[in-house]
Amino acid sequence: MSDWQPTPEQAQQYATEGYFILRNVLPHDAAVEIRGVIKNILLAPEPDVRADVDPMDPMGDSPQARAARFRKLSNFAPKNPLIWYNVYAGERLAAIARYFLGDDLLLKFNSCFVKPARTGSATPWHQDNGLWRDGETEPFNFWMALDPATRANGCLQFIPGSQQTEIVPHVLYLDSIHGELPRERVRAMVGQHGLHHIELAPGDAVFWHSSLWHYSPPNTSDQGRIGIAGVYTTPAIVERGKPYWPNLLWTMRAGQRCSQFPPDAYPMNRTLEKPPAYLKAD
Ligand SMILES: O=C(O)CCC(=O)C(=O)O
Repeated sequence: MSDWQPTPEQAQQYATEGYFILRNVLPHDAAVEIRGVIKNILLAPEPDVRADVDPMDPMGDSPQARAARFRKLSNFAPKNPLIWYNVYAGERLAAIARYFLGDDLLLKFNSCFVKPARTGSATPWHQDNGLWRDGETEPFNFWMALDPATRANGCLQFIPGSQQTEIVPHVLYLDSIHGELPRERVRAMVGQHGLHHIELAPGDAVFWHSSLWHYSPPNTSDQGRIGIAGVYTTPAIVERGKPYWPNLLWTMRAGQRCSQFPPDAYPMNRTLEKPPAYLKAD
């Protein structure tokens, strides 16, 4: 049994609109410290990348230019003990995931979304499980702000209630950075249901159903927007699904939090299938 429960309003919002927000999941200072760790990583030199490989690249190859280009750091959690201990296997998130999924929990995805000031690009409209293409609807997602996430710097946008649709096949346009929901359908859905802008302070988190349609616009402001995201699942869901996932990590076993570092990998007992192209594209 989890020692966390949603308020009736949160439970209602999750059921009808497909998401809810929790303020201060991490104390503000802890969120700012974690943001500092990520900024250090972004600014660190990459010894195995040759400087100025592309002479046409207008942004150059200084540490600041590399940091300005970054969109996402994937599979970041198992490389960073502070983030592992405080966020992915942190008490608060483990309790929330346990309420939804039970006593055995795995982390299916983890990423750090970096949307630098002025250069940060959009994340196209998608359903998370539209990109996974494993048909799973039970795993659920969170995104935690480390900078203030505002309309000005490209906070997440949700279409409330869109989690009630089927998993729509995602498509690639010429300018897509990864698979996305068909643009016509997005326009129609926004027209029908409207948009919610998910503004968060550092340490606040939003939790959503993996079929919810969401997006974030480019950052045209002077304020960067870093956030960390994750998806929780369970061994039972994984075992009956398609064996794509090479990086599943235990976050709770039989009700005991798995906060040791490095995290324990969940051994896939079946041969991994080739992941869908969309997973590789991102
Ligand atoms: O941080 C963003 O802008 C996008 C995040 C997102 O789409 C996700 O976590 O699924």
